[in-house]
Amino acid sequence: MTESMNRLVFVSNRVGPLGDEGKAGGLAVGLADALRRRGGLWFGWSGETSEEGLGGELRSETHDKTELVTVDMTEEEAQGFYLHYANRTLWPLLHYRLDIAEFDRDSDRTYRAVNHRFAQRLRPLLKDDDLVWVHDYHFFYLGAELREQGYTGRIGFFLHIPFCPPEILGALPASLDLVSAMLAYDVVGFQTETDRRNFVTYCVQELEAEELDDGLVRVGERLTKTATFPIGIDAEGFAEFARSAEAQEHQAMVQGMANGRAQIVGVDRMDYSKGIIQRFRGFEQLLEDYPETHGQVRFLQVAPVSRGQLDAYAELRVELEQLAGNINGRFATLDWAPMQILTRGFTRKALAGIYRASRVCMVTPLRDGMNLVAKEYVAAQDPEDPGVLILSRFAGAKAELGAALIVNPYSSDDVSRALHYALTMPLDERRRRHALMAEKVFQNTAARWCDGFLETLKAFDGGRHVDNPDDAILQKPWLWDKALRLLGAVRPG
Ligand code: ADQ
Repeated sequence: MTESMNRLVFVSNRVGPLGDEGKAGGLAVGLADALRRRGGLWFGWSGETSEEGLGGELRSETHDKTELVTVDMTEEEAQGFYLHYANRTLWPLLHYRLDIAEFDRDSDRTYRAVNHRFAQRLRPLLKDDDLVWVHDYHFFYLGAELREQGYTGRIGFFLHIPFCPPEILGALPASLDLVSAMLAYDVVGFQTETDRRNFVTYCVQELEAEELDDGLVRVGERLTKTATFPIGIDAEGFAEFARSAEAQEHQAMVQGMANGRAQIVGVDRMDYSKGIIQRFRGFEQLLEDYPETHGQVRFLQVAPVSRGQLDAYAELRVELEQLAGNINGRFATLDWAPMQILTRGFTRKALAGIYRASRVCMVTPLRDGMNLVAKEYVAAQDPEDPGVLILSRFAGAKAELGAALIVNPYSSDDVSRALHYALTMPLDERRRRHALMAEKVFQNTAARWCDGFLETLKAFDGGRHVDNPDDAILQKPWLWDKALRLLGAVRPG
């Protein structure tokens, strides 16, 4: 089969932008690039709510060989699916935060219903030889729903966020259904081997799956391929951004504000998984433990507000602002304030300039699927005089960027020591570490991630093979729950 015979179909919660508007993050860049090269369809939520919701009109925009198709949700669908189940249940749970994950039956139902309706709207648009690639924790059930609706073409799934261990996932009342549904996909991709292993272990322990070679998992006669595909960035493009006039302007502004002091930066969506509070404490510890840094460093945290409708996020913002205020109150002098928070977004070029102006970048999530900020920081540096990356051992990026200063983000001692080490690191060590990281960042790009996944999906033909139609239920573990409920029986295991 030649490449041109398989149309690409991407499904993600939000679609686009397709053009290089200088605003898109890694995911959008990777997918848009593949669509520009090969053409295809990108399907998702419009981000709008309307009375008709998912039953309403499909909106379509065509750019060259690519079609963007979106649909609204009702207010109730958006609340239950997006705000509640995706962001209050799945996001914290998969980031190992069982303590703040909320479980309730209504949003679980809405989440499944939305997956069902998305499949209904997408199904008529699909051709048998499409390569359908579904993204992220919003759509765990979508593949199984498409199968239910008779789609037999290839469907792959990629999880951008971590997959927690079975001991944590098991707390989700619907965990068995959710993982069973994932087995309807032909290929299930993860950011890291840890995530993949957690998934396979759950399948083995809870679904009596058999683990075969090459990442294959068998349940009954059903085969699913699991693999890791660490996401990357358009590194060349980002390095170019860092040399643009807009970047240089921002670089000069940041350097002007720093006024000869060493600039430390953190850039994150304001999210509790990013460990920003712990990072502030680590910085405070630096000021306590190393008084010689007073007046010599400046910490800028860029944290645009995200998911502001959720209490946990609103509380985080208040806590961060208070903590920064306390640190400034404690250490500032007439001519020096140690830290600053900006809660606005920047263009990619501006961001590249901010990274380049910073001697140290702190990427210290408590748990992160990958973390593209770490890769962007590396790509934006001047290789002759690069800055130092401090990276959490709990970020997926650690698997590739082991040459960063690796820290335990929960330990303010560890963070403070790493900061001090970074601030005093000699140029040749900075260059050496940067070169090792740059090699990975410029090699494992967004385009490579995308092509790697699609090649694996295209090459895999094992998942839809049926030897004995009588065993159909065994080949469709995602139907077990339904079947067993009909029989009034308990779930397997
Ligand atoms: P996110 O949790 O959003 O992504 P991350 O990978 O760091 O986390 O990507 C954030 C993106 O937003 C970066 O491209 C960054 O430049 C951008 N950004 C952050 N602050 C910004 C600002 N102030 N202005 C402009 N842009 C800003 C999820 C997972 C990650 C995974 C990605 C991709 O949680 O682990 O790496 O998907 O798979």
